[in-house]
Amino acid sequence: MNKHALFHEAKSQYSYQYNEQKLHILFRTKHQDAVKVSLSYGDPFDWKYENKKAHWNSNYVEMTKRYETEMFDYYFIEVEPKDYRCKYAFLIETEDAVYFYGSKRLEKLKSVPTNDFSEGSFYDLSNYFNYPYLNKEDLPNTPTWVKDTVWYQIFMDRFHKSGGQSQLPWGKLPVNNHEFYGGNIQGVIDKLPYLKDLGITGIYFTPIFESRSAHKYDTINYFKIDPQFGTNEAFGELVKKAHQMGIKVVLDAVLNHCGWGHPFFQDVVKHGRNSVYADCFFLEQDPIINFELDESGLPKYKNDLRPNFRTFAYTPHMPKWNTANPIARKHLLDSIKYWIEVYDIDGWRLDVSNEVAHEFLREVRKVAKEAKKDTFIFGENWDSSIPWLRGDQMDAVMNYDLSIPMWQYFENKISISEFKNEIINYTAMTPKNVMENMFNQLDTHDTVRMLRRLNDNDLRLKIAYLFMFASAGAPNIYYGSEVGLTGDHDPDNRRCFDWNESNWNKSLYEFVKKLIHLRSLYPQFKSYDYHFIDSESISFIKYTDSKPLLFLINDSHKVLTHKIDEKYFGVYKDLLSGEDITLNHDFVLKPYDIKILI
Ligand code: ARE
Repeated sequence: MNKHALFHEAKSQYSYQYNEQKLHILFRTKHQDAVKVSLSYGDPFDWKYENKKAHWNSNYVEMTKRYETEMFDYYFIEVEPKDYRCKYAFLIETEDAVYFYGSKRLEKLKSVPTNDFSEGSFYDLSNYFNYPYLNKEDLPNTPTWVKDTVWYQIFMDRFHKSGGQSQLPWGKLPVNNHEFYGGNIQGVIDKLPYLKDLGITGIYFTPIFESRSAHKYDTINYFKIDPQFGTNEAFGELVKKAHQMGIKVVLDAVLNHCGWGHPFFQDVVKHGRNSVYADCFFLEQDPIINFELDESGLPKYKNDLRPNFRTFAYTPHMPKWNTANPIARKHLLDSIKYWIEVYDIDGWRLDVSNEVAHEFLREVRKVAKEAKKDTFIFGENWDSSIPWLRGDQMDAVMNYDLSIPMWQYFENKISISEFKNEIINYTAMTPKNVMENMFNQLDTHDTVRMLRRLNDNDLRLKIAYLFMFASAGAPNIYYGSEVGLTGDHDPDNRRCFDWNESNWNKSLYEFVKKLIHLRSLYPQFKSYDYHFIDSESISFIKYTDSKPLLFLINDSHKVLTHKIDEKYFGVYKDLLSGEDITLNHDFVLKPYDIKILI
């Protein structure tokens, strides 16, 4: 019977609390199948009695077809249950039938019921979905500053060196993760004016605590800045100066594992299962240390040899924490608290968050938000992250759900229609009070630089930046990408920032800077839904309370003849160039042309 691909699930991305009063409800049908979907909803305790008959006070309202993909249509409605409780079910009218879709059964009806539901199964509330109560404590309550942030991700060792020594000449191309170029805290402090001028309002540092590697994901001391970068006090200075410039500071919390050199693990290396820290890790068969050690006491990494203790990936350098162990737990939670309370940081990015126990992530959130209420917590999930984003663990994630379709489309791996499909599906399936806080990125320290993905075609990169900046969520610039820094996979994607401006791609820099500025002026940039205009390009319109902002983008090398609704004809201002543009039936865009019109 479900040839109509009807679907709904309560307490999911199909039905979630949007704010203290409102519930967002989504219903899925097969594409272009239904002609009307309506919601029957009401308070489960709200009955009235007439002529000795019980009548349930339910409303019956039409839903809006908000998203269409090749396979599905998604109908949406925002309801405000008067007493915070809500039972609901769906009426689906297709060409030839009427269905009642409840939580237990799908029923085919003879006709559309009258509005008073005077007969039939509409009283069988057991076949209604239930949103038992809208409790404000269950909301993510993500700090309001997050959705307006423009992020800048810094890999400290390669950003800027001020004073200090370094083994290698600045600018030499990295060939592994054990090369140190001297980027440091003072270097970042010196460049805060650069970041301020660019329009950055939040910095995310990859790990900077004492560790052996250049990437610092192999933490030895969770309470100490690595001396190669500076001191804890210097970091405190950096945070203070950043805050004075209206720039937030977020650190990278490596809670899934530590480094081989961490004293707790070193005690296990020495004392084996007799170590007081043995249960802080997952020791498996003996001998626990089944690797030869090199002259500096580090395990000699062999691809085919699996560690006899649990690790991140299969690297023996990163023993996995047993976060159920009270000693490990306290150690990590104290660190989360320490950097907020003592150095006033504004948030944490949680490394490998998808492998950390949900139970522990809830504890991390509690400790962080108790230390400072408007702390931002986002994770690193490369796949769909809804189970972590229900308000009890993380506020958002590094949004690879948006990055991956962008990469694939701009790399010409998927067609325009596939791209639109994925973007619309992502938009439909992401709760809006989560989507607006997502950490959006074209590239990071774990990925190929976007410019390199595009074979160093900076025109196409500009379009990709425009698409990201015109998306709901907070855009991130991975250090140096704004001036044309390129690079292949890790470690090549971690090159030194070239501060010689004559080597910069100035046009790209000015374009990114302008996008940052425009995004702060036009709320349409942050609105959720893309209204794609035609089949040939990724041109789209974004609305905020019905004011349209037109993004005309031609990246397919074709002359674009726009047949768009009458209402968009006339003279417009191109927000990028400032020139006046007349839109008419045969409006033409040059290849790679971008117009943001209002
Ligand atoms: C080193 C080498 C790499 C090699 C890796 C193998 O440099 O070339 O592939 O070892 O283990 C840190 C360093 C890396 C280092 C790594 C291990 O930054 O340079 O890699 O430690 O020593 C998956 C995880 C994701 C993880 C990435 C790297 O899901 O959580 O792999 N990202 C975080 C950090 C990293 C960090 C670590 C974890 C470890 O952001 O910087 O690496 O603390 C697909 C999969 C993803 C996968 C992704 C990337 O999309 O779906 O699950 O991410 O590819 O590989």
